[in-house]
Amino acid sequence: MADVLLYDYPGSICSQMARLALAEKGVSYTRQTIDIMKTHEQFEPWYVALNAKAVVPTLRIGDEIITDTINIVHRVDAAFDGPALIVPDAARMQDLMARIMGLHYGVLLYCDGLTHDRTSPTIVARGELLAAQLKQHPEHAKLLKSRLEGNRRFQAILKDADEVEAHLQNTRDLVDALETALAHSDFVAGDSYSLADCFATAALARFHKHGFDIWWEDGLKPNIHRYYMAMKARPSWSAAGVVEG
Ligand SMILES: N[C@@H](CCC(=O)N[C@@H](CS)C(=O)NCC(=O)O)C(=O)O
Repeated sequence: MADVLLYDYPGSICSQMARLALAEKGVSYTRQTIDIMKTHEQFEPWYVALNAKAVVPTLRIGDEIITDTINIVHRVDAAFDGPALIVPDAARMQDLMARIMGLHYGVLLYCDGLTHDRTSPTIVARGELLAAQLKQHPEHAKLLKSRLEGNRRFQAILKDADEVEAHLQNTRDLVDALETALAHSDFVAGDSYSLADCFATAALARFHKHGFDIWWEDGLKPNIHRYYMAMKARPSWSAAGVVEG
């Protein structure tokens, strides 16, 4: 079997989803950390050559390079032995994965640390950093300009309390949908563990990390509470290094 290498970052939610899929399939692989926070290794030319969007994770299977978390987990499921991680209702699974992936995790992370004029110092600093990267890597001007534009859009969202609330509501709606899905099943997209559970587990751990477990604890959403405990008890939780705190 070809060597398997995951370029990732420990706390990245997408990396955790990929690691959960690898763990559930029982794949033996090596990890290479790409420091997306301090040294911003994602913008190094060698990494951009692998992942044109300069994000983690990236999976290498032999000479094959796979990017985009949804592609990665599907490829993991198809390429390796182990339990199938696709449920019969693949459309439902796929919808749920897209919905989980589509949430604005940055809003959840930064909406609480705003200054009196609704500015996030971290996001301002990130804009400065991206501008510095643009000077340092003119060869990636298109990528970095689009990241700068994304950063400006993000700052505008944070400034607008209604928009922040709309993103929080999207997230609460997803939590409601999971609670309903889990009323008659132990898994979010069917009767067995699937790729959607990799996504839901990493997302719930992220909500928990930001204190949003108040949405389901204290008997508010008993199905999610039971599910989250069950996901934490699976060997894949620790094997994948899911970050909850
Ligand atoms: N659509 C991409 C999104 C990946 C993504 O946004 N990764 C984040 C970490 S979860 C990242 O690498 N951020 C680094 C940056 O924004 O510079 C995927 O599914 O792989």
